[in-house]
Amino acid sequence: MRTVLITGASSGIGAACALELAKDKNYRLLLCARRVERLEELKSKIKDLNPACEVHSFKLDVRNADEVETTLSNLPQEWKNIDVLINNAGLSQGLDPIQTGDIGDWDRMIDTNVKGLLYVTRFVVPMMEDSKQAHIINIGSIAGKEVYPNGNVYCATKHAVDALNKAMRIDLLAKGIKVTAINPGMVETEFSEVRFHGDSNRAKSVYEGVTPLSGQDIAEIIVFALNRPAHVNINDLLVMPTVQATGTIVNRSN
Ligand code: NDP
Ligand code: 8X3
Repeated sequence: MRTVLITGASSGIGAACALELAKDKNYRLLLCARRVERLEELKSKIKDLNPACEVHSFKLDVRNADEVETTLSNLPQEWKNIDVLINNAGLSQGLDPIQTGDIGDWDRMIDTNVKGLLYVTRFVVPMMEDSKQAHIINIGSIAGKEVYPNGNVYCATKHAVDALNKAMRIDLLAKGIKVTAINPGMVETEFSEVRFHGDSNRAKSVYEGVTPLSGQDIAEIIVFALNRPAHVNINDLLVMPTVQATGTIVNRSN
């Protein structure tokens, strides 16, 4: 039985991972995010799907290092040993050129996508000490592999995730902890709604005329990566919808 901690489990890819892992009797789930009411809804969906799946959820803002340390160290005793960390919490805010970008947007992206991922990893790795199947999955992005117009700071944060993914693999090698980056292209979640500060029409237009990836598409790939034999690690995977060639070249004509 492996205990999995998913950050940003209240929506999108994180919630889909929770639902996908709940189907597998080998996993028990630690779910966190800021919106605890969403986590409660997710827990009841998991209960319907698999009543035997053990779930513990809690509020966590990954941007606050003290909160991350205190909350993780105060987990109930039976949840203190973690086997799998899915570093998923993240967001994009705005899509503006550098010279007019909003500094608050920049801070939220850097604080969440880079510093938050670091804080959680810093405090979870010691909780993996007793695991024989430790694995960290970092959710990067196509934006960590290339830079597109006005993507500046979001792309920089995901390039940082790409670097940290490689760095973790080096630093954690001797501990036998697997480290995998899953880098999606366009996935239809609340991502665009958050990027465009709640402008749902603009958010919907991102997915118009295409079949994007779903959270479940990514979750299935993550479960596949987690279920490889002990000697096999998927280092880095770029997953795109068939209609997407690069961050911005998308075929909307079919
Ligand atoms: P969603 O907006 O649907 O989900 C984002 C999740 O992150 C939410 O559960 C949110 O929870 C959580 N989150 C955001 N800020 C914080 C915070 N400060 N502390 C804790 N949790 C936080 O988007 P996605 O599911 O699409 O995004 C998940 C990851 O996938 C992100 O890292 C994103 O960059 C990445 N990604 C997304 C792609 C896409 O096209 N959708 C493509 C490539 C990568 P809450 O608000 O409740 O705290
Ligand atoms: C999210 C996908 O293409 O908007 O990481 O950067 S993209």
